[in-house]
Amino acid sequence: MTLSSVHNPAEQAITTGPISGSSKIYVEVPGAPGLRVPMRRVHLTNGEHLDLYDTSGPYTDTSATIDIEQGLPRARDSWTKPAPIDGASTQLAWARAGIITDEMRFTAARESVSPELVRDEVARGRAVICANHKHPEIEPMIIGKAFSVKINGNIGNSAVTSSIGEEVEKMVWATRWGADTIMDLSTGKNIHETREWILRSSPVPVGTVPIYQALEKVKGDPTKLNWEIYRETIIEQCEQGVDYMTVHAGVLLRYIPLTAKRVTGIVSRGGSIMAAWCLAHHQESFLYTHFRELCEIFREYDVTFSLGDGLRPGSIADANDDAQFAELRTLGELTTIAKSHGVQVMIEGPGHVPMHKIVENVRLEEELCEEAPFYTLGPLATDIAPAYDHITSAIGAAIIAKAGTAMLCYVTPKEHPGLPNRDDVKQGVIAYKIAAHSADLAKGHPRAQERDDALSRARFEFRWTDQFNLSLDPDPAREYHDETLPAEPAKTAHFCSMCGPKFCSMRISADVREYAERNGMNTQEDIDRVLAQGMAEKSAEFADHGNQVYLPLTTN
Ligand code: IRN
Ligand code: FE2
Repeated sequence: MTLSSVHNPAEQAITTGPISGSSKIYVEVPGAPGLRVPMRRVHLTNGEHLDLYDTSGPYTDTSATIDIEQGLPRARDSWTKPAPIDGASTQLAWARAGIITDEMRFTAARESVSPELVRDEVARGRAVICANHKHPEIEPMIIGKAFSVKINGNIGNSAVTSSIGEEVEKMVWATRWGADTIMDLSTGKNIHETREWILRSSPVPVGTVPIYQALEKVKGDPTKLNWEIYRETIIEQCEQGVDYMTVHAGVLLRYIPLTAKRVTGIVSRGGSIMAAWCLAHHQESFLYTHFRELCEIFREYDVTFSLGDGLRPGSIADANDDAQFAELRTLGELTTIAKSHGVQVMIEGPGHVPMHKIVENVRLEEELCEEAPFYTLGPLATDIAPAYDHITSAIGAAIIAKAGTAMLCYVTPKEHPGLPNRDDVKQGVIAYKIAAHSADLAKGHPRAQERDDALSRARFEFRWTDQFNLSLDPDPAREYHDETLPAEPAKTAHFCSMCGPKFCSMRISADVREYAERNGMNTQEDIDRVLAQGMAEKSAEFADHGNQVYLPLTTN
């Protein structure tokens, strides 16, 4: 819902305003004066409220003034920054030294866990906090299996190009519906400028794949790439404030032949660039041979590695093959090197994997990569539904998240057939929020079930408006309801459109419960007896109405 727009030179309306039925609140972080966690407060019609995790930044805060030209306030500039440890100014180095940083306090408060847990998980390398020192505008994000499952939304123009304003709007739009991080995958013209706009206005960490920009610098010819050009690109992006970067350093020369007999070969963009370079030069890639230098750059800014899966399977047939797992083993070696430099690491994973082969991916990743947070692209559980791959991949994403994956990279309906527009971005985010939240419930994340319980209560008590406002996407829920029962009183009516007013199962059980209470019946036995009686009455009533399942609506 576009409630208002703000001026920006790219002449693109940016979506602002609260999500239906809610307002922005800020909760003080214990032990850290001045630090506040933003949350979305849903106001319920029974006078209660529920505070929800919220990554949408000031865009959903009606009291905030946002000037896109200025960017968001640099809040983190005033947070305390401990001194470097052995040359590393990273959350990992500080956590290992037993220090609890403001970023740890903030993310702990946001997740409703203790700051010690955050510190310990970061110290073990089982979690990362993505927050470049040069990106003070963001609310830092913790990614790890002990915390709520995160989702990433990819945006970025490509040759057929959208404007800078459109990309900023996609970022705001993706975080509005729940993206925990976004990646700018821009190629083509104005890469630097597009990224600058996104970084300065994003409330969440921003990731990139720097090889894409390096390739632009050599006019699209991968064989012309070299370490110097890559290094210069990395520093440019570190300086701008990119929080994490995909580096396809595990694509080794000897693994490339392993992809020859695949149904879909190499499907990773970065992977195919590096494979082309390796074959052309017949050398090991410069990402691999210069990996330690890369670590030294990253640890100054606290940029997190997202070690790329350049050889991920691109089809069900290729899942879990030798090429994929050979690369994973190398990513494990690189993880150890990065961590020895104090640099934080995540590991990227597939792709396309049938359901019965999904869990093995997590198990192997944990074994080979010291349990570094796993960050997967879906995976798609089947290949047969282009245009519905937000669904095929959310199925795989839910399974892999339940097994321990820390972050899910969304897939939009346009993944295979085209480029996502605004609506596709929203479809992708919502599908992935469903997958991530389902996994949070199954994993027993401390606050996950609160929202389900609140919504279920609203559903049972026929508080329709509350049911909508508590949902991931209130507007279509309300619209679907109104299509069938448009009258305003229907929002408080004690029946739903499925069973109609006479035979609603929820209404019957509510009636029975009320009857039992009124008659002082408190034990389960009492209630069961009344329930049986109530059901018998309803059955008789059903017969009285001529055994008709559907009755015309009356206006009582
Ligand atoms: C995530 C897990 N595996 C791949 N991804 C994401 O896919 C990666 O972070 C990037 O956003 C996108 C495209 O990567 P490739 O095709 O260059 O590997
Ligand atoms: Fe694919």
